[in-house]
Amino acid sequence: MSNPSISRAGRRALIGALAAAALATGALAAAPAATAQPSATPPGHAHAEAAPASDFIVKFAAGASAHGQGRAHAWGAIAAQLGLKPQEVRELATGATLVSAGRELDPAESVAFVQGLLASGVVEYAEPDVVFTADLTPTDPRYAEQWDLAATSAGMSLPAAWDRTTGAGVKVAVLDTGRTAHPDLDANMLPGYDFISSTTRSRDGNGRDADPQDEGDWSAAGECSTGSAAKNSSWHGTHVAGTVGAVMSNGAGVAGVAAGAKIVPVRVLGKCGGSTSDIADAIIWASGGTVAGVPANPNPAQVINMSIGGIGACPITYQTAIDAAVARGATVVVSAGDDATDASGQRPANCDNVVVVAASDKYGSLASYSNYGSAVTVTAPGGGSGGGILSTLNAGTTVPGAATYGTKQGTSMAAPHIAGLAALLKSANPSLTPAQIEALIQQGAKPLPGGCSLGCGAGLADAAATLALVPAPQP
Ligand SMILES: [Ca+2]
Ligand SMILES: [Ca+2]
Ligand SMILES: [Ca+2]
Repeated sequence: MSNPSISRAGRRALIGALAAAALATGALAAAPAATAQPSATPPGHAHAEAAPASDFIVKFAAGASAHGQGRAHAWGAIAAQLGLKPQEVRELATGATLVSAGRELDPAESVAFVQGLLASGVVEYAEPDVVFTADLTPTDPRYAEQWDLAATSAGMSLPAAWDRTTGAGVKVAVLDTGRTAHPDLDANMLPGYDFISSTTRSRDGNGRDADPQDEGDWSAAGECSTGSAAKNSSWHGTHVAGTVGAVMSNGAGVAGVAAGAKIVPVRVLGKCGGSTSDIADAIIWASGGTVAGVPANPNPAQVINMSIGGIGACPITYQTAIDAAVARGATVVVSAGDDATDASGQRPANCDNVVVVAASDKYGSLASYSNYGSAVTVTAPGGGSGGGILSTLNAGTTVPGAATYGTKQGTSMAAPHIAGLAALLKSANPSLTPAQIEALIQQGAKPLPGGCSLGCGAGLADAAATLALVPAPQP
């Protein structure tokens, strides 16, 4: 059975569009009766839905079987034209008949077949026997708190997109503070790598190594810069990874945007941050490139998330690494920054070849802290007024403690929503290039319900609308 599943919402939209087209052209009205039939027969009508189908539901006109070639006359002409040998399968409780076309018809053939049936004059209505499925709704106990994923004006409308794919076959590299053990993440985690060269930053007693465990990024007052405040460990990488790919419907916690994808945790941020040189090497390695002294990445990523930022121009080293990753087919998603200013002053948001993500709040407005402006590609939920983004976390204040959940807000939280959406697109059609993925995300976006005068890119990302733009791969 190769029929794609079609959500109720998607089907309604499609029917609505086709009905409008039919009204405009009159193409779907039944042709005048060419054979004798009762004059009381109601005018034919159809959902000439452009869906692939092998079976069709056909309501023959009363008395159709009593005349001449009878019911087979209904498909004689169009069956010959399309090279079909239709057969009646069974009567339905509605009084209509299920008719097999004998093979799967593509969407255009499907419409032609229905129109041909109507043109016969012995059919009241006909429509493809399309497949329905329920929108995939995760059963995770805290999914109800994930307003950012819901099909609401401020949410990204993931459930209908998940009908199509949850990201299977795609790997997303999360360049961040590393990973912590978590029952809602472990099953989706690939080995990854630790790119922190400085033993001061790394806290694991050495430079680069194969274990991207997050050792904690806490710092004492004044330790990171003059006057810097003391801070507890953020477990930023654990939170970002959960938004991309927390395990769905496992009876625990939350669901990720692309729970069917796998995450490659790449540790680049430690105590007081990370260096350009380490981050650039990590970008190259994550996308499958060669880094001296580091074993080849057995899991090259098709999407790279960098919820990372700083003030200043895009370093040449960054741009070179990003260009190389994109050339290898990786979509590079970055946060716009949290300074409530134009993102053009924030790196890597001001680099070329990146998808730059601003943050919206629970009211669908640009979040108060979010950067904005012409550098922004698209906006995604990042939390703020009304509530934060719930994801996986760790309870440790310094070193890793127990796995837990919690909310954070920031463009760092918005970016992984788009990295996840890019993974869904890549899963739906693996031949999509980074440029096509960026264009589709923009094309599918909707205006921010709260408005945005400062520059939110193409608008608020809408996963359902974006996935609907993706043609299935050609066989
Ligand atoms: Ca190390
Ligand atoms: Ca390590
Ligand atoms: Ca879960």
